[in-house]
Amino acid sequence: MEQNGPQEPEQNDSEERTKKKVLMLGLGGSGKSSILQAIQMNHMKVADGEMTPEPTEGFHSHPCTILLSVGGSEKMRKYWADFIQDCDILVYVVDAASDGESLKLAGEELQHILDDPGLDSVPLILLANKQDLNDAQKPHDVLEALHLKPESLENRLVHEIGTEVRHDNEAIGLGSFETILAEL
Ligand SMILES: Nc1nc2c(ncn2[C@@H]2O[C@H](COP(=O)(O)OP(=O)(O)O)[C@@H](O)[C@H]2O)c(=O)[nH]1
Ligand SMILES: [Mg+2]
Repeated sequence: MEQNGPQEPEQNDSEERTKKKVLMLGLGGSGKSSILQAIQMNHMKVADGEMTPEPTEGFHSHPCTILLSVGGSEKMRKYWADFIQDCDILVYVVDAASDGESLKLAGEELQHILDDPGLDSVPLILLANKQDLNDAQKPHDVLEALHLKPESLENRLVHEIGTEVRHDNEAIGLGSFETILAEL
């Protein structure tokens, strides 16, 4: 019998749970939607939940990975913690060319999320995006500029990757990102 529930991917719940759940966060304007779009063009289906705090609302799936992105506006950041349950990998996108204040805010918001016991030992992939811009900092310098507590990084795998997504959807660094995603 057909159900009148919301239209969701065909998989049932148990199939969903065998997949890796990847959560992508980052301040508004860091480049999440651009990265998702570029990845999507490359074959991986993704969900950009920019406008809604409903996690199931934009879930799409890849054979082994569900990549969900949540909006990064001040309003949406209040919901970030709601999405971390069962998260297998956390991806954090930072505008590597942003000013000190924005990097500080990006760091505070990430620290807040990493403090959640639900994310203990969950791998972190930092995407230092907008590497094409002149004042972009290198991935490792971006990580330092976030001033995360050392203990938040000690017990988890941390990868930093420089990325750039051009207007013509040409992207750099996303191949490495997808490789790491597949390996974790
Ligand atoms: N120069 C440059 N601009 C980027 C890059 N990635 C995203 N942008 C631009 O930054 C703005 C915000 O990107 P968007 O993907 O909407 O960010 P989101 O709010 O995190 O989803 C848009 O104007 C993008 O075109 C990049 O790697 N380099
Ligand atoms: Mg977006």
